[in-house]
Parts: sequence; structure tokens; C-alpha cells
Amino acid sequence: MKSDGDVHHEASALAGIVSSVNLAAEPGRMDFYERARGRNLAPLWRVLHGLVTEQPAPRAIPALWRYAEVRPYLMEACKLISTEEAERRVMVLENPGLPGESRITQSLFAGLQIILPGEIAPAHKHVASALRFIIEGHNAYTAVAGERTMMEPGDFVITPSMTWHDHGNESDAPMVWLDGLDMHIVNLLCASFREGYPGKVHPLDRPEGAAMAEAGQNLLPVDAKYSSQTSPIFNYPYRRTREALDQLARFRAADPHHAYKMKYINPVNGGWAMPTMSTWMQLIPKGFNTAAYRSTDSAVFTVVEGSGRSKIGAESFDWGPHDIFVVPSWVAHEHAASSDAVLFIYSDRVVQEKLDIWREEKGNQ
Ligand code: 1HN
Repeated sequence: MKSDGDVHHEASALAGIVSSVNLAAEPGRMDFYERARGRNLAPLWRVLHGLVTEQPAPRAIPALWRYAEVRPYLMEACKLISTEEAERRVMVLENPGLPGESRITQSLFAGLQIILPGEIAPAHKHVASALRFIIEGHNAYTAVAGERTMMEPGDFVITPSMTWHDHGNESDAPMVWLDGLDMHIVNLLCASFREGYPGKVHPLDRPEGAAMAEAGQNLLPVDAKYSSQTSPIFNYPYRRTREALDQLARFRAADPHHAYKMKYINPVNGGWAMPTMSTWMQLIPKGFNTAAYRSTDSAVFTVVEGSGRSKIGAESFDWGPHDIFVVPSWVAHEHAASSDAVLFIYSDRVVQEKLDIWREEKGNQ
């Protein structure tokens, strides 16, 4: 081995080498490789099988964050930095397989944001889309494109790409939510822009509830034109979602792999609520065990109610309310609910479907 950056000989650097390559002959090719490198050229046969893997090879690993263990860190962060100073006071959920990369999966961001009574997270906008899933607190709002929505635990709230958004807490208790963002997908494609609003909050020009009145009742204004691919409903309240799942469970049999799993949809086109992240709410009745399932999307699960245990690949994780766990791409998983359990899920499935690369497999692997 010569200095850093030379053609590598370590086993790890050869992980992607084509299996038919004669390793004994490689030293005789080193001089060629070195000269090629000087011309910004590299031999594909040394990396091909790492680039084009036989099956998904996620660097993200299964992991769980217990809310009871995470919450004290959120509270401590509040003592150390204000929302104003931080812009967004978020503790990033970092996948242990991807430390320092601000990723919960290779494609997705997750963080827990805490906002204290009286605080305002100032207005900004960016190409990355965000979802909020409310964990605890009441009477805090997010304002998106000039309309506020008050948030309650279990609500699924959307900030579409490039819309001004600020948050404020008008209650007397902290509010915590999960932030899910797609910036790693945006950045893969080098398409990120961001702007701060000159004032602290963007002006409101629509009453609270306007979006729900226009699009949240299976009705749309007759001549409305929708150019965005994101749902015009930007708060899907838990009350309604829970009610739907509850009603469904009364007359339908549970699906063996999904129990009761409903996707959030965009009422304009019937597709996913967001163009880059798929979202669902899942009800697993007490005592139900879902059958093994895997798919190529990587998914983040947040427990809303109930408790249970999930087998994810070779590992098992016990969970309860507000815990968050992650299932990387193509890892088989099954859930067992010890009480009626409700899980909020987001994943990159919608992106994979658009690219015609999404796959699933039902059964035991
Ligand atoms: C962001 O803009 C928010 O607006 C939250 O609340 C979390 C994480 C990374 C990048 C931007 C927000 C974020 C974020």
C-alpha cells in the first residue's frame, strides 16, 4: 500500500470486485490502475458488484428510540438553546449505521422538535418537504403559506416544498413533534434551495380551517386548479384518522401482513398525500401478530397508542407510546400487539413507485 488515495488492496475496498476477477493477477495490473487514476479513470470490474448489488444492501440498521429516554434530552436542549437561536430546536434521530449523516434511513430524515410556551420558530421555506407528526402538547400551531393550523397529538401535518412556514406555541406546556424530511432525496439530485423570511412570521391571509373546508370533506371548489403534487389538506387530524380505523376494524377482517393500514391520500388525485414521502396509519388489534413482510422502501414507525413487539430482521424491539423505530429497506419485519396499537408510518415508497423500482415480498424470509 502506498499513500491514502492509492488503489486499495484492503478486503473492504474490494467488496464490490467482480467475483470472476483473478485476484492473483491484480498486482500486475496495479501500474495500469495507477496511471488510469491520473486521468480520472477507474476499472469498473473492481467495484461493479458493490454498485449493482444482488439485493438491497442498506447501511441503515434496525433501531428504536424510546421516548422516555429521548425526552430528557429534548428538555435539556431547551435549557441550552432557544428556538430563536437554533432556528429549529431539533434533535436528529441518527441511524446507528449512519452516524453523523443526519439520516434515520439512507433516504429519510427524522428529528424531534420541541417548542416551549411563547416561542416562535421563525418563517423560512425550502425545496425539501416536511411532515410533522405530533407527539405531545396542545395549542401550538404551524402556519403554512399564510394559514395556521393548531396541532394535537396524532395529527399528521404537511409543509409542502417551498411554502413559507413558521411554528408557535401559545399553550403553557412544551410541544414535541416528529419532523420527517426528504432533503436527502433532494440533495441526491442537487436540487436544494432555502430562504429565510425577512420577518419572524409570515403574514396570515387565510382563516384557520380554510384548507379543510376546501378539500377535507370529499368536495373541491368547482373551478379550483391544483398545480402542486402535495395534498391541499395540510393537517390530517388524529381524531378523524382514529375514527376511520376504529370503524374499519368493526366490519373488516384484519389483513394478515398489515392488520388495518390506511394510507393518507391527496383528495385532488387519490395518490399519496406527499410527492416524496408515503404516509400511513396502522391499527394492530390486541393479540394480533402481523405476518412477515418486506419491501424496498425504508420506513419510520412512530407508536401513537398501545404497546407491542416487532421483529425486524434478526432483532426484536419492545415498544410503547411515542417510541420511534426504523425498518430499513428489504428487512423482513413482523409486529405483535399486546394492546390495541396504532402506528404512524412514513417511507420513501412514493418515490420508488414513481421510478418503477418499488418491490414487496410477503411471507417468511
Ligand atoms: C425544518 O425546516 C423544520 O421547519 C424542522 O420545522 C426540521 C430539519 C432539517 C431541515 C429543515 C421546520 C428540519 C427542517
